[in-house]
Amino acid sequence: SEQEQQLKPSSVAGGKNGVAPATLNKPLSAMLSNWSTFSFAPIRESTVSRAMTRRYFADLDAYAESDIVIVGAGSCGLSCAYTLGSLRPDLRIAIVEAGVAPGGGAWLGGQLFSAMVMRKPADAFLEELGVPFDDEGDYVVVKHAALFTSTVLSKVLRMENVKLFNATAVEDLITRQTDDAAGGIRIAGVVTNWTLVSMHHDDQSCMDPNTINAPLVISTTGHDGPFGAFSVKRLVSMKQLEQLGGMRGLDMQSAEDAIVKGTREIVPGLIVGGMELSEIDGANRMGPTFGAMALSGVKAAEEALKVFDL
Ligand code: AHZ
Repeated sequence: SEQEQQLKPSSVAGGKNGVAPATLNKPLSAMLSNWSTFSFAPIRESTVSRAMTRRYFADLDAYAESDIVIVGAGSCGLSCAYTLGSLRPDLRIAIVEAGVAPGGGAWLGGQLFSAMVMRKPADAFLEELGVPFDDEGDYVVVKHAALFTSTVLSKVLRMENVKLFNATAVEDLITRQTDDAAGGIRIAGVVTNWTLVSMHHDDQSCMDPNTINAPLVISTTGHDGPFGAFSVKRLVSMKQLEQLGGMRGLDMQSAEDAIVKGTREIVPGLIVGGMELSEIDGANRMGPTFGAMALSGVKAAEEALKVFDL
């Protein structure tokens, strides 16, 4: 009978501690205990290749002209993408992430501990995402940082107007001269390459990059490090910033307000958020508390919509 088909995992069959047993959907239930007749639908290898490459090249084609490029898919970049993508499903948003795995430093709370702390009022962002947390008064705790990161990531990746290009590094910024006499520039997109290629410019030749044009770039590449603070360091070498303030030591109390409030357009066409901003402003780091990353992402999205004058 249909009911018999809906087999339950044996550990919970019959209910454990009076809890009603969970069920899987009908097609999956039908597979249980039927493995002897099991077989996948047929496939040819080239079909798999084409299924991937056709979509990727269509995306490269479509997103070569984007409305917004977000550089870095850490906690700030993803929070920004979620906010922008939710508010403006009409905008084409490319996220370029150097790592194979998006998420930056937000897969763990601090050191190698699992839980993620956010100070209030950043719990509003968790409520928005539907991420459960323990309310500890002035702060909240998500039981595993990966729960926050995987949730925001899954919501962003479902958005029709957002494409994540991971394993892809931003190697440079596209610039245009502005009309002002001081020789100012505006940022007009990003220069990209496969990250593995970017890492081999010293020992291989002729590996020119690719480009994405966009009237607005939001850089959230984290504080200085092998990959971090990319755009702001480039602003210095392009002489658009005299020098960086340099991230200061840890002061949890003051650092988070400074990062959220300071999230802004630094040169025309380039908004900087998250810990990358600490390198411009000489702001303190906050250590293992992530509320400022989420809300800096939200503010970066709001600043972006102002730039779009919408
Ligand atoms: O791989 C980087 C990471 O995923 C990516 N990235 C950096 N340079 C890039 C480039 N092209 C493309 N040139 C690039 N991607 O940017 C992401 C940055 O994520 P993150 O988690 O390092 O930064 P965040 O500002 O989102 O979060 C910072 C979290 C920190 S650091 C900190 C402290 O040191 O005290 N405290 C917190 C909460």
